[in-house]
This record gives sequence, C-alpha cells and structure tokens, in this order.
Amino acid sequence: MARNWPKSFDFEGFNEPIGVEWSRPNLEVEGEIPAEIKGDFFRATADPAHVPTVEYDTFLSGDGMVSRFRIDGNTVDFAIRYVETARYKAEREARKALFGAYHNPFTDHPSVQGIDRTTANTTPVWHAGRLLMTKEDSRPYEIDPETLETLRSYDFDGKLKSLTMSAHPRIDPRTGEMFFHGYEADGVTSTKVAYCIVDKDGNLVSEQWFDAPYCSMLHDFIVTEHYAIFPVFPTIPDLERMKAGGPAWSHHQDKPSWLGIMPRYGKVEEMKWIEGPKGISAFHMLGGWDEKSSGSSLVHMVLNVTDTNTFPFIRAASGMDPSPADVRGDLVHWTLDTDNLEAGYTSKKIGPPGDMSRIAACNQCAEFDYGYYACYDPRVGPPIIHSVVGAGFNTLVRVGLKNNDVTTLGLGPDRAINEPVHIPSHQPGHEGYLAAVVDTHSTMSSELWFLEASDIARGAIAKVKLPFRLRPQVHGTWVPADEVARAKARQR
Ligand code: V55
Ligand code: FE
Repeated sequence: MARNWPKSFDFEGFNEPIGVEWSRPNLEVEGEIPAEIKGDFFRATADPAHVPTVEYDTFLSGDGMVSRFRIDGNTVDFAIRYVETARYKAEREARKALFGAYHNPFTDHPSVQGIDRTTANTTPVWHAGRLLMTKEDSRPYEIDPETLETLRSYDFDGKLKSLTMSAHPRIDPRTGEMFFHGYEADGVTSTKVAYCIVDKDGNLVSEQWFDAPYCSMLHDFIVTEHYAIFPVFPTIPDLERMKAGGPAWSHHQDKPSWLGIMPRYGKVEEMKWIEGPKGISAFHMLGGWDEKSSGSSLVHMVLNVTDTNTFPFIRAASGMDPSPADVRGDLVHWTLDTDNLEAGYTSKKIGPPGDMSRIAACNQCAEFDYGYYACYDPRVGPPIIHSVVGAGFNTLVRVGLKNNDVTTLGLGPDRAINEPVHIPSHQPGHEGYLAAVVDTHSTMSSELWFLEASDIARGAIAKVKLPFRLRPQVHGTWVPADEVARAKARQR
C-alpha cells in the first residue's frame, strides 16, 4: 500500500498520505449533537498527491484538500476534495511531482517555472460569503462552498498587488472587515509585507506595503480595535542555500524578535518596532485587544510562544536538535503601553505550552475571556506521530483569562486532537461548543467530537464516526448555516 514516501515522520503512521476524494452523507453519530448546532465545519489538510522530489520535504508541502462536515442537529454529511491549484493540475497531468522543496522555487522542474507553486493547504477562510483556501506563500484559491470545487486563484477582482496573503486574516465582527497581511509580498526572501483591509462586502479597500526588520515566516498577526500588530520571529530564509537546492528556512537563536505596531487604519509609515527576546518563536496568536477607548494606552496579546521554532524540519536545517522534547513554551499574555513603547512588553505565563488555538469569532479584535487550544502533555503519554511538530497533541486546554483558570482534557496515550472550532450558542450566557477531529492511533481511525466549551473535562457529548481516517488537519473554520444560506441566496 505504502508508496515510496520520504523516510521521515512527516509521512509515517497517521501522517502517511491518503489522497482520496470522497463523500458520505449521514455519518453515524454516537450521543446527541445539540439541536442548535447547524452549519459547516470547513477544514484544510495537506496531503501530497505525489511522492516529493526531495527526501527532506515536509508535511507542510502537501497538496491542499478542503473538507466539510455539514451539520444539522444530529445529521452529519462529510466530503473532501483536492484544491485544484495550478500546481495540482500540472502535476496531475504529468502524473508526478514537478514542484520541489518546501518554499523553494529554485528546486522546481524547468517546465513549471513561473506557475503558482502554492498548495493552498492551510486555512479555509470565510468572508463576505466567499470561501478561500489560503497558504501564506501565495494568493488564495476560491472554493465553491457547496460542491468544494476550486473556482479560481483569487486576487480580489484584480486589486491585490501582493503576491501573497497569509492564512491568518482577522475578521472584526463589529465592522465585518477582514484584515490580512502577506509577507514576501514581491517574491521569496523579500522583506516587503503587505497590510490589507477588505470591507464587509469583500472589496479590497486598502493595501500598504512596509519593510519588516528582516524577512521571516510571518505566519499570524493581531488586530485590535485601534491597532495592527505584526510579530516577527527569527525564522529566516537562506537565499544561497535555496539556490543550491537546500531547505529554505533556518531559525536563528541569536537574532532578536520584533513587534511592529501601527494604528489599524493608519499609514504603515506610523509603524513602530519594539525589540523582543532573541530566538523565540510563535505561529499562532489567540488574539489581542487594546484599552484605548477607556482612556488607557495598554495593548494586550495572548499567544503560544516557544523558545525556538517548533518544527523539527526547521530546527534540523538550522543545525539544532530536532527532537520535540527540546522545545520549551508557554501560553503567555503580553502587555505593552503605547505611551511607553521603549519599555517593550511584559510577559506573563498563563497556560501550558501548545498551539492550534481558537477564540469565539464574536471576540475577534476585542477583549476575550476564554481561549481553547491543543497541547502535548508528557504525563498523558509518550509522543506519537501526528502532524508537523513530531508529538501529537494529546490534550485539549481551556483557559479563562479573567480568573486565570486552566482546565484540560487528556485524551489518553493513543489519541491526538486536531485544532478545534468554536461554535456559538444562541442561548444567553452559554459559552458555546467546540468541535474537533480526534484521531485514535491503535485503530487508525478518526472521529469528530463535540464538547461543551465551558466543560471540556466532561469529554465528548457526541462523537461522529468516520468510515476512513483523515490526514491530520491544519486549520478549520465554522460557518453557521444561516451565513451559508445567505451567501447562496446572494449568488442567485
Ligand atoms: C504553518 C503551516 C503551513 C505553512 C507554514 O502552522 C506555517 C504553521 C500548512 O502550512 O506553510
Ligand atoms: Fe497557522
């Protein structure tokens, strides 16, 4: 069965590529999914359709697949398809990989030079009734949310100048606007970063470019009511090594991190850069808020930080120990004072290490009380292969910021959890629900679990059985049924 995949954990066990498009209605449900849960859980997975051309290739290079759980009370339908990117189509035609190493266009076959090399495998983004499959190295692809067909590479009606859009836009529910950035805006290894604003109807209304202190894997950012904040960590591409056919990214322990902060509707010329600790890294921010409206100049940010890059393939390419046991991290609350930026920011530990965090969509760009994320807890079991870090997340975490309470749900030594989505409740005072795909290694099977967000320790309140396992997810998005219906009505 197994093809000749590279000999690394990125392609073994639960990470073994699957590459099958399938759909099935009426999946078996154990327990009761709350009747008010109606909507689409869109997911992005990376699943290479062909054996990579380089032995050191990574999980992150896999072709994007978009999948959807359509949930209506206790009925659940599932479908998964490839994102038919230019790259996917060229390789399907050739019946083999033509694009080379992760983030390294110099390793591509001459016949595909100049063809968009993104795999669109990172986040399904829903905005203004449109579904986009994103990856930070290029522009997104628009997907039909009903059929999951790929419609086109999306450039906001020809308006977007940046060659890239990150997989982590921020949507402010109060204005309906989408804020996003794109690093390497004019090509690999460039320091140019685009900062863009899309209005509630999907029109790109602002695009400004600025120079980061150095080119880095600028994966996520923070938008508050009044500010846009760009955290830069020293994971940097090596152009000479790329040209020689080697890995793109190195992590530099000896280089400082930076926070760029500017008014969210301001000019990039107003950006102020604050130097931070050397060598640290973070991929995902839960969110942030500011207190400007109440007369204070404080800005708050909550994120999972590590003392080095968490990806073994990047540490290995940096001459460091790739073992996951070598990484230290925390959930932290950073605070800075915009009246005293020279003082830098303070950092307080508020939760265990982890990643794949979520907050309720209604709290984006604003103060929030609860956050949810996944964690590897060695007390739950030894590391198992699942996704890109090298130790699957065996624990779900809920953190309450106001009372500083942390609750966890250990899943046992045989299980790994994928990023949860938060599903709002219509009941007043109800914290909502979480849904996440949970993978069981001994049976090589996947289930979709539903939990009460306020009581994760109780475990699943309902489990949806899948006939086949799923490759570990990257990110996901919950779209309530009324929004899907509104988008459909508008198209007619
Ligand atoms: C991440 C994921 C990516 C990527 C770069 O979560 C960073 C981090 C799935 O692709 O290309
Ligand atoms: Fe991400």
